[in-house]
Amino acid sequence: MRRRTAALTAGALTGALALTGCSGSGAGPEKAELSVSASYMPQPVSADMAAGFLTITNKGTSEDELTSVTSDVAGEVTMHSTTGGAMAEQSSFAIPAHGKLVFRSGGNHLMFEKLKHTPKQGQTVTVKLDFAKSGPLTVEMPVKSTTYNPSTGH
Ligand SMILES: [Cu+2]
Repeated sequence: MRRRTAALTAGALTGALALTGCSGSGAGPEKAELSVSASYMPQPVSADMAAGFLTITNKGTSEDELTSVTSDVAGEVTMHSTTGGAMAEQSSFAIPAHGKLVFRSGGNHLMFEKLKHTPKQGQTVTVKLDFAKSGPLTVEMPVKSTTYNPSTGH
């Protein structure tokens, strides 16, 4: 009797999810669908450290996590959050389903450390993003002016 009730409840839940889901047929497994936009690196003022910003959009039905970042120009790339003006290194950042992970000036940011050379405005740097579930993404990140503001475009 108890078992039958549980089965009915599970069936009802599946029905509710199918009604509210927006993944089309709903036949496939839930997964993240990641894309990167608005990436840039302000030309660094320091010879051995640079910042980087980007937005990761998840159009999928499952959350994912950014777990590491590497680049051809840096010995190490670390991920930082900024809360109340204090920055803290993080080992991962969640990317919610149907959501975004935003790295922007004054907020979450990437730090390129142990630079092999100093990126200059007009160049691009190659950045590889690794995720908990999805395959890696490679981004050609443009180097902008030191004072670049993405909302004005210069
Ligand atoms: Cu930082």
